[in-house]
Amino acid sequence: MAAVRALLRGLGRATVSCRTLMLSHARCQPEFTSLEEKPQFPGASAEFVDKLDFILPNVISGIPIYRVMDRQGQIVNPAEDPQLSREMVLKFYHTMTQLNTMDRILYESQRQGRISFYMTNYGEEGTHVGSAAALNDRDLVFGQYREAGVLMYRGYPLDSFMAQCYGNSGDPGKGRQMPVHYGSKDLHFVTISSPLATQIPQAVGAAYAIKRENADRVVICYFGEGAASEGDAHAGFNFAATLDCPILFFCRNNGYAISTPTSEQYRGDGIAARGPGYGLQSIRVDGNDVFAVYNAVKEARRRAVAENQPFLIEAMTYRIGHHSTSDDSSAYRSVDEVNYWDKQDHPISRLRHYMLSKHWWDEEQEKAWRKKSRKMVMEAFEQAERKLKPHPDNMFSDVYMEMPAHIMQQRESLWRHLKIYGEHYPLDHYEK
Ligand SMILES: Cc1ncc(C[n+]2csc(CCOP(=O)(O)OP(=O)(O)O)c2C)c(N)n1
Ligand SMILES: [Mg+2]
Repeated sequence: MAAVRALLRGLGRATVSCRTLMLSHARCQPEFTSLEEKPQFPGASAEFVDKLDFILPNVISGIPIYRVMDRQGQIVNPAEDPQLSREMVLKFYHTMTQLNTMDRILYESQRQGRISFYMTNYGEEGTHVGSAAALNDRDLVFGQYREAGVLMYRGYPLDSFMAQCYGNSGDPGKGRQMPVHYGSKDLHFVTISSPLATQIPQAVGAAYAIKRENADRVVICYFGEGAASEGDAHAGFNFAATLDCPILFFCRNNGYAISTPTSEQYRGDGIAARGPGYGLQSIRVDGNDVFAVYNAVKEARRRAVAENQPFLIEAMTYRIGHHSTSDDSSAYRSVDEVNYWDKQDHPISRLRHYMLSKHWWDEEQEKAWRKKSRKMVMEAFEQAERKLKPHPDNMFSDVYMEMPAHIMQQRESLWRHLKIYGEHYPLDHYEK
């Protein structure tokens, strides 16, 4: 840089081409032509005007919502039909409904005090499955916490979902995380962490590394519209744009950040409207239309890899369930509102209508599948209940390579305590 500065000083304010300076930046400043009566500010690429006008905040307003099928499952424009095979559509449907069944059982399990916490994915199944199906298996996923369907589509077994929620000996996280904080190295799904939006700059860093490796991969980063209000979202978007990272920012706009509705979260046109401000190619899609999500992610993925470009996809959907088991959404929204999405515009029933109209599915198959799917979930659930909890010593390991003295002392004091008062603890449920 010092050499470049010296060269610039020597050349004064004359025209200097990027090639002369051999700058390594992907994009360099336009040619400096001081003779013209044009703005020369390095940070702008616009013309002068002589009329005072403020830009209205909603100058980019009403970004349209891309969809492929209507609420009755009919393809709106045949040219946009992804023409997926029956087998693939059935996989979509099986995953979406299996997720729904798993949610019901784990939600009930929490209500009965069997697990400590849970978050359902009701109503957002289309965003998970449509996006997961459009990716390659090795594409790296950073999730927020409400994307279990992505992991399920990739083949994460029911037993593993259950083991994590139960924090039993089958949980790779050894019971140290709250339920729904899944992760899988084999399936390229980075472990969930609760502090909102931290995954966004991390995902951008991973995408930058992938770009440097020149691998045929992208990163997809999921987040809620609420998390998009965090500073980390800004940092992530800007780094991704300026470093030309192959990343797909996938925003699930489900209408709420716990009890705060979108009408109180932002004054612009949702999250997609922010994209152009950062230099991100952006699209808004109907998240309850699994084919629209699939098409948008497929095309964004193709271009992200080919051009090393970041994309922003805002999937409009609705959180039908409570935020989590710690929330009661009847305190801040009406039953009618929830019922509308549950009964009139549900991603699962839209896909089912599509399958029925193709004669790929009927009532009998539906009944048989529901029964089978429930049985599979119940079996995994019963197995998880029977498994022991990880050995208590796991509380003290894995943070330091060598256990420091103060942690050893804590471990010893736990065992001294248990020697005297062990009968008051359910030690039988733990590995010995
Ligand atoms: C940094 C931080 N602040 C606050 C919270 C508490 N919190 C957990 S989820 C949530 C709402 C997030 O809403 P959104 O991003 O829209 O995701 P959704 O739950 O709707 O899927 C909040 C405020 C948190 N986990 N981390
Ligand atoms: Mg939300």
